[in-house]
Order: sequence, then structure tokens, then C-alpha cells
Amino acid sequence: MLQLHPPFTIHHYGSIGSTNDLLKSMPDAPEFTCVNADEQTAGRGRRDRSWHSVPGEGLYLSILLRPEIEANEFPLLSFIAAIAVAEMIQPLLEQSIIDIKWPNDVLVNERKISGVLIESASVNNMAPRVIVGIGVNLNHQSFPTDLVQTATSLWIESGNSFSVEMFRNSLLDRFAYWYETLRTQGGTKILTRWQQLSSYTKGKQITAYLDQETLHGITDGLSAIGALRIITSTGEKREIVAGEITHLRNSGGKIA
Ligand code: BT5
Repeated sequence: MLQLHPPFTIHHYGSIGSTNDLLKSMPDAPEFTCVNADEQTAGRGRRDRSWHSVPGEGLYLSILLRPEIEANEFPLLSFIAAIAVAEMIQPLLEQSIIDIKWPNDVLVNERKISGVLIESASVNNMAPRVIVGIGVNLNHQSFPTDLVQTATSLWIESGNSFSVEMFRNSLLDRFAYWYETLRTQGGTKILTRWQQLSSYTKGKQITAYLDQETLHGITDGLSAIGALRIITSTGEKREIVAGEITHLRNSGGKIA
């Protein structure tokens, strides 16, 4: 176990199923416990999609939080993760376009380099537990056929290899900074920073896939809890709390 300042306790593994699942199975873990693995054999995305996790090439990390905020503000925690990743990547890839696709995919030159899976893991009547799972592609030199058009890594974008451990430690520092900002000052600065980093904030033509319907429209900012405001093609104003959005990429294909 490794203690870092601020007080993260890192449990590092070689190969495990999913860092989120392992952390979920530690009911007594205190806030800021992290599970980090070199490889995930059952890495998960949202809605039970899978997360491609190659040994030693990416960062696979989950953080346990016991936030004193309302449950409807939990999406702000995933914003923090995306902000921290984007801020880590920006100085490493100065020639590239770094973007955050709502709610929390980090893109480099319109390809996904990082995803966030946030899950509630409360036990009985205890204070709410939230697990923030973060995957970042660092040293992948290629991707399987189904991801080759949409995924990228720091290595692909820069030709350089990166230390997973150093990236992890700096990312945790950034994450801790933004989490402290949320705890002490509320969500305003998080929303402002997210909007600075994302082209999806305003004026982006998107399609939103919700459980019951599909909306076409233009983005129009965020609500106080991070919902995406859309003006639909029929002129209706809507706020999306959960769902998938796609945008037509400059080169033609969809950014899923
Ligand atoms: C996500 O889901 O992007 C959340 C990914 C979270 C992964 C971390 S790793 C540590 C922790 N432990 C876990 O088990 N999970 C978390 P979603 O928005 O649903 O995107 C999933 C989709 O991204 C897949 O359906 C693929 O299309 C694509 N994808 C899968 N692996 C990828 C990769 N390595 N890089 C880029 N895209 C990927």
C-alpha cells in the first residue's frame, strides 16, 4: 500500500477483473482509498459496455469518495475526473485538440483517450459511497478493430511512452485539488472549468439518445448539476441528465 499526499491509499494489483468492482467489495474502505491495476480482465464502461484494458499500457484506477453533497450532484464528481484527466493531458500534447465530450469522455483530436465510470456503492445506512473509475490510454500503440477509428492514446498522439505510475500520482493530485474545491466552494468552479475545456458546452450540433427518445439539437450550456441543455430542432428547451450524445466528426464519422 502506498500513502500519497493528499491522503490517498493506493492498493495496486497486477491483473484483476475491474478496479470498480474490487473497490466495491471493500465495504470498510475509508474515503480516498484507490484501487489501481496493471490490467483489467473485465473492465467496464457505462451501461455494461466493456473497457479495453491492456496490461501495463493504460491507467485503470478507482477512487472511493464519501462526498457530503446531494445525490443529484454526483455527476459533478465525474466532471472532476474528466477535468483532471484533460488538465494532465493538455501540457503533454500541446499541438493536439483536447476536448471533453459530455459528460466525461476526454478526447484528443476527436478520439477517446479516457472514460469515467461513476457508481454509487452505499452500504445500508452508512454515509453515501461513490466510486469514481477512470481509464486513460497511455502507451497503447494500437487498438482492436472495433476501436481503431474512435480510440487513441498518449503514445499514438505523441510517439512517447509515459510512466503509468507518475501519470497516476499527478492525476490523483489534480483530482484531489478539484474535489477539495467542490467540497469547500460548491460546484460553480467545476462547471466553469468543465465548460472552458469542452467544445460541447454551447452551439454544438448533437444527437442525444435517451431511454425513451432521440433528440436532435444544439447544445446550450450546463445546469447547476451538470445536465446538458439542448435546444432541439423543433425549438424546445431540454435538459439531459443521463444519456448518450453523438456529434458528427469533422472528418465525417460519428464521435460515439
Ligand atoms: C466509459 O464508458 O468510457 C467508462 C470507462 C471507465 C473505465 C474505468 S477503468 C477503471 C475503472 N474500472 C472499470 O471497470 N471501469 C473503470 P462508456 O462511456 O460507456 O464508453 C464505453 C465505450 O468506449 C465502449 O463501448 C467502446 O466503444 C469505447 N472503449 C472501450 N474501451 C476503450 C478504450 N480503452 N479507449 C477508448 N475507447 C474505449
